[in-house]
Amino acid sequence: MDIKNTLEQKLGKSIADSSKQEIYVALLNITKDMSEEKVQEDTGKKVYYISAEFLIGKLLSNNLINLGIYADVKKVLADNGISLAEIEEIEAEPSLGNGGLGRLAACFLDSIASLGLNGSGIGLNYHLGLFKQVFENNKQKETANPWIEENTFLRKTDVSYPVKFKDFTVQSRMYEIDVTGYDNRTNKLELFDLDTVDDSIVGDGIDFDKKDIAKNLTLFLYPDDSDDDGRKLRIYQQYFMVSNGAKLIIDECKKKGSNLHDLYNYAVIQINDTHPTMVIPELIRLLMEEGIDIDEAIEIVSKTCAYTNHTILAEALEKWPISFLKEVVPQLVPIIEVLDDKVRRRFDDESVVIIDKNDTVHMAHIDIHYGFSVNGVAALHTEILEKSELNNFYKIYPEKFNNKTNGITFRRWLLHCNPELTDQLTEWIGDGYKKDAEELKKLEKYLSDKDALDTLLKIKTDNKADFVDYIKRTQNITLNPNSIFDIQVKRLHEYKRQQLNALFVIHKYLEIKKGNIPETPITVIFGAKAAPAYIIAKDIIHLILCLQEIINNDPEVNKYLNVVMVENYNVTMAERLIPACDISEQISLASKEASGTGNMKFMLNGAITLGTEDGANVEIHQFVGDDNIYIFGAESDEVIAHYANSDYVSRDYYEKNPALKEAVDFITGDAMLKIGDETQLNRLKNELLNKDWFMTFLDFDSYVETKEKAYADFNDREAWAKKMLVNISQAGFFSSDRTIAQYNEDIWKL
Ligand code: CRA
Repeated sequence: MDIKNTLEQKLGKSIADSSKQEIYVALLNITKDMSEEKVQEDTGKKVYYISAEFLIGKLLSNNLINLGIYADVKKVLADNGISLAEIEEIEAEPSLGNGGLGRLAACFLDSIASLGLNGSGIGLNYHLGLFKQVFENNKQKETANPWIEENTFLRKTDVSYPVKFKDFTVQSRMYEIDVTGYDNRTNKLELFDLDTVDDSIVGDGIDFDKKDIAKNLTLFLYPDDSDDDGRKLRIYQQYFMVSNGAKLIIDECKKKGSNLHDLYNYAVIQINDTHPTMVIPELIRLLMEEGIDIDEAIEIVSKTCAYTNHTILAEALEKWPISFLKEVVPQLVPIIEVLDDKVRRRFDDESVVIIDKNDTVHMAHIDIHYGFSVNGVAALHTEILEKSELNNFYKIYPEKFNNKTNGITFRRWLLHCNPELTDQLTEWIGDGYKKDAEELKKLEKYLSDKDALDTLLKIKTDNKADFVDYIKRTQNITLNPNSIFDIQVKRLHEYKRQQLNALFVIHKYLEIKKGNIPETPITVIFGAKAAPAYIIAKDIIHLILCLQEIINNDPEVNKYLNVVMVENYNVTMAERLIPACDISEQISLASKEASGTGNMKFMLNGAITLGTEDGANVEIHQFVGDDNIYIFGAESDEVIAHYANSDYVSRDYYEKNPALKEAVDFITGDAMLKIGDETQLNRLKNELLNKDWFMTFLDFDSYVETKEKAYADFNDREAWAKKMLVNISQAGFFSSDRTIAQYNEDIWKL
């Protein structure tokens, strides 16, 4: 294909005469045409990955890579003095997800298509992505984040269904986005929407009338659910998603010749956490409408649906009062009652019922009883599900439980975000690793090659310089490119323990004040959004931003230590930060991070993990060995025992540990109170002293010690480069191609 010709044909003029916006639109349309050509006929069994979130990120470059024209396009543009990076910046990021769960769904779609499997994503077309974060007075402020423009990858289809709620019926509209695999077929992401949604009801921030469903249904990703109206809106959204999805699935299967009694030979539905759980009763209801009796309908659906659990945090395990369901979707209630009744007849155990004695519906319990597979997302997570969290279910259905350790697509998280490293790896080991990630192991032969190790360090230095330029240009933040980049980016949550990292920063600041100067300067970088109603998470952001102001303006310290929280952390920012990272912070309280996927992205890009034995860190540790990862802190058994015995008292650690006490007291010391919000800082300190539910103080000493060891080791550049290369060479297992191949082999059987 002659890219220059094709592009100029689309433009209707020469590249030189075109604006960047015009070039962007032309490239978008070229990739749309090319993707469309790779759509294959829907035959045989198909997987439907149904999810409330698909954090797809920008699509242009991803599609250019997968269609195999990225390098050519880049060159043609460069010949005309245009950088592809500038064109990429024109695209708005679809932030249709919160964090790991949504990004995982996006990686999975890429891998499903790249492995040539027949599959669609099913979700919602939120008009506004996750809020845009701005900082004001060292606090997070949320503003609306529209992404749908005149020119997007979104295509309106003529698929439309009536969806009935208790008091009214709405008519849906399906939109779709092409998901074109790496050198393979094109699948679809189907996003349902409502024509009556009115974007103008959102004011300056993110507030809106939660009761006007026709106008707000798909307006927002996860509306604030801190009140009942917000919770009900969530049920409206979830039912809208699954009812449309179920109808689409039935239609597609009928078209392929299914008589619905054999639905499971044509479709398998992967339920991504509990948000889509209502697809089970809804499908049963629809099959009954088609004349199938309830017992058979339940059996058919149970053979069609599989469930993935992504968390053991109680707050995230969805439970709805039955009164809410009666108010929103009364048609599902009798079916859910039958599902509960069948469980109660079989098992005399209140912990496995569907509707508990408080009339609360446990969504995960529906999935486990009425799905054929239950999987966790990392080895440790699945083990905890089996042995403790879901043990009562595991005893009933051991055959349903299985592990599928998460993965990431190397197309976005290596080929696209780190082209310099990609080219170098290709020079060393050929490009087989792009399709078979296990081939990265071939890098082992360079472990003692001094030139190769130097090259690796140079690539890291270049990527850091690129990030320094980028963040200066976009956020006017000045970074020292010669410092250690120590990075923690992920959603803000107490279990992820950004507060532990912040306490370290305070400690380090005080050490430098006392004259203990680090050998290499350090830059601690944070990026995180806090859920708008999550008070302590916002207090932690406030703490970090105040520290940033104090430390970066202190002339005694700022030569050696800087703290930066980047604004509006999202997929695009991650793609810039990850290749520039030296130390990857994965410091959740052991047992709490189901898997993590950022940990895999950093590893693949040659950062060394500083982490607890949690989630997929455990598996990363096994692959790279003790010398190439920094592990600290209590292990999950100890943590689980503390919870069971209720014997963790944070104040005891504070009283006994002068360094910790000094750091904690700093939170409400004079320097902080001078610039910070007294209420927020006091609340945070009290939370840590009197509760510290995620045991920050428990791991403080071990964190400080291990982090100092990593900083010291960083100075032996060659030894460090070797650690980097070990990490890259061992990253193959964490390709989402491997994860998806396992889903298919064990669960979907396409
Ligand atoms: N927050 C887990 O906490 C995991 C992802 C994807 C999460 C992460 O450890 O990597 O899922 N869980 O499996 C979740 O969203 C509702 O639960 C996450 O993204």
